[in-house]
Amino acid sequence: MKDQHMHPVYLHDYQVPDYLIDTIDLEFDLTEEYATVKSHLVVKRNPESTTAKNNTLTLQGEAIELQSIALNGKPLSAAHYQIAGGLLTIPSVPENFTLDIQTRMKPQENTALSGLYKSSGNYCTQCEAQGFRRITYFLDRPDVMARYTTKIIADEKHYPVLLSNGNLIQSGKLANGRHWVKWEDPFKKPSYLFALVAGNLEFLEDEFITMSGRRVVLRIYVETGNQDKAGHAMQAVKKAMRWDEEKFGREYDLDIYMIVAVSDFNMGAMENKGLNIFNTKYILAKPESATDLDYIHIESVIAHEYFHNWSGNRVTCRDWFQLSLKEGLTIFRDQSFTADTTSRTVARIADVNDLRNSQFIEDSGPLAHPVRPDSYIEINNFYTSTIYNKGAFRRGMDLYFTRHDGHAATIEDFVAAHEEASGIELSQLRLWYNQAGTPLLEVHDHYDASSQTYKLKIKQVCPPTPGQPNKKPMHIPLLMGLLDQSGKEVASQLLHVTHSENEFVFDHIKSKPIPSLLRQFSAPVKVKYQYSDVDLALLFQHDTDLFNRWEAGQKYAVNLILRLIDAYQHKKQLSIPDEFTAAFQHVFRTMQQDKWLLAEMLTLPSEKYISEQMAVVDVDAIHAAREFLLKHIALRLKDDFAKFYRENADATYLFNMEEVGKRCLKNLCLSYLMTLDDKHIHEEFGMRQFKNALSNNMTDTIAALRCLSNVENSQREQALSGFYHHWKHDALVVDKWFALQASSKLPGTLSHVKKLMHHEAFDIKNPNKVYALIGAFGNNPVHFHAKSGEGYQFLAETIVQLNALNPQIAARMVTPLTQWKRYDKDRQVLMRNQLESLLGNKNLSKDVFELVTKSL
Ligand code: B3K
Ligand code: ZN
Repeated sequence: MKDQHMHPVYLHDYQVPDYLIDTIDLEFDLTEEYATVKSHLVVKRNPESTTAKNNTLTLQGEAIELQSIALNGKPLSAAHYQIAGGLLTIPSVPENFTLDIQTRMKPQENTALSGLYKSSGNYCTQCEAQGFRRITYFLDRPDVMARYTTKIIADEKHYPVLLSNGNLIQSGKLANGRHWVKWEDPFKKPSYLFALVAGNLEFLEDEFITMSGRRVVLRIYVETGNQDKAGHAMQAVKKAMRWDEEKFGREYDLDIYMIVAVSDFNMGAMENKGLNIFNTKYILAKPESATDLDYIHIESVIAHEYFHNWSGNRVTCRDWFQLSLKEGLTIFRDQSFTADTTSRTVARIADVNDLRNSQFIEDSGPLAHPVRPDSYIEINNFYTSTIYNKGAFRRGMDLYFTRHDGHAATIEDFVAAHEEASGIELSQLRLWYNQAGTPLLEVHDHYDASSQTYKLKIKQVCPPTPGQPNKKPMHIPLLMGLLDQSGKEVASQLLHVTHSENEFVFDHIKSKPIPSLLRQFSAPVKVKYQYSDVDLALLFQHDTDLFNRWEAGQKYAVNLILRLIDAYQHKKQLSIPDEFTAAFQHVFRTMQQDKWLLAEMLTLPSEKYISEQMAVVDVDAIHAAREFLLKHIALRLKDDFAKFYRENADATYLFNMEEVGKRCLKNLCLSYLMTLDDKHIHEEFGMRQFKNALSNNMTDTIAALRCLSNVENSQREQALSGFYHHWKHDALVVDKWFALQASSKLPGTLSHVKKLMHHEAFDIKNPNKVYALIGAFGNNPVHFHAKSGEGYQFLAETIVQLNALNPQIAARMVTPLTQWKRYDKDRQVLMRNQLESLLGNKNLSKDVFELVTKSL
């Protein structure tokens, strides 16, 4: 573990690059044995560098074989340079010079899926954050921006399609059935945005006319046979392009925009200039094989990658500490897009659920870090919820885009542009970038009937996080309203909470009001206020802010579940007040005009979210209490649910927001009904829906199968195997099948998951399969946290296997173990043991090393 690679990189060590690269001409010669890469660089000393005077050029390179190198055309012998620790050092270089470097590698053996690799026989690349150095030696850092040309030579029969960034400028044929193409990207870019694809692919083509009247060719490339599943993605591209023009005035800048869908990909997608590479999961969709949620996610990921063309590519990051500059900002942009194009409140609820179920947890644990971190060991570990989702809380942009176009900027530049544009000094706002931890607002109120005044006292505290014991008060925008006892709104306002202790007074308030706090989730904070059940029931049924209506229902349910947990732990009888189910029923009967939102309103908070409300997480009690409440609601509202279900059961699939809402509510009714121990219901509702939908509607199929997979009876097996046999040709559908089984509540889930690791369809080298089976199991509260510790052991053993194949994916799987402090003493010991055993691994990647050491 004494390897220098395990050392952190610090923001305060940032220095401008000693050398700059104006142009890079690449030539890839792809054969079945090797990929050979020739790179011609035009290099100059950086006039802004104070250290370049040493005349030493240092380039990064990793897992590649250097075959030759020439400076100004003259070959350099081994005595003229040094290779050590992933660096190529050339002393005594002139002020301006060219370098010709030839490297080679074996993409077919690259299981890390970083750099140049093969997926389903096709070549593709992933260069962010530091994959370009696995292709050639380079100044692989985002503030070195160069103009690229890329020549690709390959066998024409196997690789008819040869793509790279920019515009195609030349192509030709060679002897032996080989052919070549040359691409030119007119825009300067950092190396992380480089991309290459070579393969046997089909494409779907369309066009987009930009706001200034330019024609852009749109192409989505997919593996043969999948062309008919790219239509939804194509519509999404056009929708995103139009939206960015209308909302942000941002126009696309090349003549062609290409997307390639590949089956082996470490994350969702990548915004390479003009040539996005996507996980098939976020491109391919047809009603029979993709769910409503898949359809919506496809639109938002497409929008996200497209929006990066401005927030990320045209204006990029100076260094990786500024990652949120492009990621947080682009999430903000794609969230606004989704809110505009789907349902504003449902989209907000989904974003807040995401934030709370991952970012809040991250921010209160050992891996908490600010939106702009101060150090990292492995940058790939910092593509976190904090960088993406917490970093998404910001507004306003024009000056920033114009001023920094074509440059590598910092978060400081971003804030400065906002300050200038608004004329407001934003020093307190900057704290959001530097301080980790989720601020807590403790709210107390007082009503004075004689003066008709209402007072809110708000204290803000931000808990200590690693390396940051004390926090300064932040500027927290708190949108709020007041409701009177009949549910009528009597005030609504945006409060600025800027001090540790704050006081706000409202005049002319005729009776004691109920506060509706943090409407729209106006800041990423927690709020503590002693609501009574009566207050919450009122807000749940009457708040004018729809987000807070949902939020009140969640709080109401959480409070009740916490009481049930307490009863469960003390072996007392569990009981549920009638007011609760009455409120549920009232909402169900009165909110039918927005079925999608209604479905959210009636969805109980997740076990994960409930865990966050407990000092010591008791997974079994949480599960028991929540299941008890589900069943109770199902019993009480059985007739309402069944009636709605029957009326909406057999609609043909159409993807539009109205139908999505109906399906969502219908399937929520189904999921309640299926909790009842009633064979007739299981057969007449669950099994029937499953069979009817299997070949034409994946939303309904999965909804039914999820229910069936949690019911112990013969239909379960029948449905699961029927599903597999029907869909085994479709990898993305099989992923759903793995995930469902790994998430099952039934006993025996772990041994079943272990068996599935040997299933013909499982492939540990494919990230989607790992996320589906291992990732889902790590998120299965009851079975992952089984008292025996077997769940922990299984995860750790799998991480060891993954570590040798694909460190980035291995690191992603560590997350559930990092939360060990949140559990009881016995589980703490068991989880720690597994973390420690990981450290004992000789070949631990720095990805896994960093997360494990930080969480111990
Ligand atoms: N920028 C990429 C993420 C790269 C992750 C590298 N480990 C996708 C995105 O956020 O758009
Ligand atoms: Zn992004």
